[in-house]
Amino acid sequence: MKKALITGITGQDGAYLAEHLLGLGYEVHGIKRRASLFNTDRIDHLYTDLHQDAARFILHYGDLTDSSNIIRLIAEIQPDEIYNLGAMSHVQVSFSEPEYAANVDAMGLLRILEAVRLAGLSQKTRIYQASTSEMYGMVQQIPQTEKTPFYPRSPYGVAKLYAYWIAVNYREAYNMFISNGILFNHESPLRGETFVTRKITRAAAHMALGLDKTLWLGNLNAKRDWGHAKDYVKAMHLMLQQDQADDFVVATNRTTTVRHFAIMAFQRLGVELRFEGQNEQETGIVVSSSNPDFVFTPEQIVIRIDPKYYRPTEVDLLIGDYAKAKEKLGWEPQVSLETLVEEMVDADLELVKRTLTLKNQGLKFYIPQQQ
Ligand code: NAP
Ligand code: F7E
Repeated sequence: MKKALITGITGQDGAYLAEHLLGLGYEVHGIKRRASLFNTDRIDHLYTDLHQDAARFILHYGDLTDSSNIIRLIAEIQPDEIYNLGAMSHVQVSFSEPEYAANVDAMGLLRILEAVRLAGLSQKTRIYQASTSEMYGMVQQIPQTEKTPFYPRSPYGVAKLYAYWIAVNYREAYNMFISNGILFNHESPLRGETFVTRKITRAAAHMALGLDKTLWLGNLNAKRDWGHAKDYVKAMHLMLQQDQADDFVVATNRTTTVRHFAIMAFQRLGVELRFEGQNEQETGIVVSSSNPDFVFTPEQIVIRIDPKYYRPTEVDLLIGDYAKAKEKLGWEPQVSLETLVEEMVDADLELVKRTLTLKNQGLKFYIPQQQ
């Protein structure tokens, strides 16, 4: 039985990857951070009682900023594969916490690589590094491939670029099996609530049932190549099954504006939107609403701009060419953007309905503010 160690197992990708690897028969170890509240919502369904002999899903406390913890865990677990997904992954937050972003997203991988070497595992353990399309930043080529020069535009992107290159350097210097997956944006119902897609689907669902009135967004013109996380974790695994370590773009080769994503999300709720105005005065307005169960009214303004969501430097356009992944890994995206949007809106609607049921039963509930 192969053993995998996943950092960032409590995140969106960690949850999908853990499920995928368990399905393939792996023993899956995950590193979770200590938090004052439970932070394992996304993986609770995978948990089995450790007192059972056959438990194949094992969580360990840890943190990518703590070298001694990483060294001890890797030496104890002796994993066949490590998936380094742990990161301070929010681009805008990285402008507020640049040093922390560098510590986790750049130095975190270095700590793992040194821990693998110290444990004498450099020829045994294969390593996946969660690299990102944010490294392309101010894009030098359209679409972006593995050969496109990088030009990061945020402390997050810069930190990830260090990790990318230290992965390449250790591969060449020590002949270690380390692959970079250059993944473009991927989303799902498990996406963190402060990333733009989930923020939109969640707010639209709240508005449909009368729990919110306005969605405040930043740059509607930004274009992203959005795929489904469930598809993308399969590419991560495939990268570590190859004869040689290498770097791969994982994307859909289709790009869409934030504005159009919002139009698609509201469409799923039977609402036709139009946009009026320029820059900070732009608004998203209901033209018509066809579902009598929802409380939208014509001419209702559902989207407004708050410049606090603008970034000091923005990534305007991302679109990835995944031809190499297709040729060498046999990987292709399966879920279309339309299906992804529908899945996310439907899941958020279900969540809101559950919240309302709790409220109707007199149980305390709260709606976290938009961030
Ligand atoms: P996510 O949902 O934000 O999950 C990040 C994970 O990292 C969480 O489990 C988080 O733990 C953990 N983490 C944060 N700081 C840590 C620390 N100091 N030590 C250990 N773990 C820490 O991100 P995701 O969307 O699943 O993305 C997974 C990885 O792929 C990240 O490295 C991200 O940068 C990269 N990536 C993501 C995308 C995308 O579109 N999703 C695209 C390209 C690359 P808590 O749950 O405790 O916060
Ligand atoms: O922003 C614009 C924002 O925060 C997408 C991470 O997983 O993917 C993700 O990073 C776009 C940006 O994702 C709001 O300015 C407008 O242009 O959803 P996001 P991201 O920055 O692309 C990459 C590949 C990663 O590696 C990262 O880890 O949407 N936008 N209005 C907004 N963004 C947010 N968050 N909130 C807004 O209100």
